[in-house]
Amino acid sequence: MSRLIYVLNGPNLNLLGKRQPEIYGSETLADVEAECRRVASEHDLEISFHQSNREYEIIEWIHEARETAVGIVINPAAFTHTSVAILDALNMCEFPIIEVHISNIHKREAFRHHSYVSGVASGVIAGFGTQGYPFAIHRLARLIDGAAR
Ligand code: CA2
Repeated sequence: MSRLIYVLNGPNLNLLGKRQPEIYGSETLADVEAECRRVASEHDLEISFHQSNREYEIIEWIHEARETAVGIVINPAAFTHTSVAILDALNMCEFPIIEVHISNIHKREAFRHHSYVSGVASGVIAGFGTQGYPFAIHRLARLIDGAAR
């Protein structure tokens, strides 16, 4: 059985660690990827890690994951608040999905308070900085291994 998980990142997250460190911290997306790989290996999980500024590319990866993977961690970034298309793609997945936000979206502007993705996610992590990603992978591993309540 597959032990592959996808970690997907939406628009502008390629700038992580390079702009607005007061909101998003100083770690780069490469640092996040390295930490995700380290934690995933503790659970014997493989990672397919991606970032895109294009909605369709994220949808394509979700379709790919649907065929090959056992879970998704996704930070849809601004698409969180706008994308019915990403919600529809995630709705077609039969495995656990964890939504991650680096910042606490509920403490920010009102337009960030609603997420299209949360309704399909097994769990949502927000406001823990980039630490949210390893937390999400630990949780996903429990859900995949059927140990979670
Ligand atoms: O807090 C999060 O992780 C967000 O998903 C980040 C999105 C934002 O639109 C969501 O409301 C919350 C923005 C990602 C932009 O990333 C940047 C990183 C560094 C510098 C500038 C932007």
